[in-house]
Amino acid sequence: MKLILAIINKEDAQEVSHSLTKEKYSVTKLATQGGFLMSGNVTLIIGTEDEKVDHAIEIIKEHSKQRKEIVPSTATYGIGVTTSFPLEVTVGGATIFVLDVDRFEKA
Ligand code: 2BA
Repeated sequence: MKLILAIINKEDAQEVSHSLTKEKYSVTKLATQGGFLMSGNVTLIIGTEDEKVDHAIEIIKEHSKQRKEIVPSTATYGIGVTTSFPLEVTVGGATIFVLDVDRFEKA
């Protein structure tokens, strides 16, 4: 058995988790926050059989879009001058980790 952790944009969360559930995957949604942008994203926890992992990843990829986000950034010039300028960052589609599960029980 494997555990999939998928970090996705919160705009895509509903569609991704709905599509996974429709295909009989069990999904838990966590509200999370990216350390770089400090904005909300969603982490999905999906426990599934080894042979179903690739299909789950296909579904996640299909419904996770790449987005451009603008973040404020600053530069200091060593002469006491600091300026602020917008920086464009590409976020997503999805960041996916697949972990081995040693033991799975429902009590
Ligand atoms: P954030 O940490 O808010 O990162 C948002 C986007 O900012 C990233 O998109 C990446 O394009 C950029 N970024 C992140 N850290 C950066 C840095 N130190 N310098 C320059 N640019 C940086 P994604 O790579 O698509 O990541 C989306 C979200 O997925 C991340 O949100 C974070 O919550 C998670 N994530 C990505 N890689 C991860 C990893 N290796 N471990 C844990 N979480 C990860």
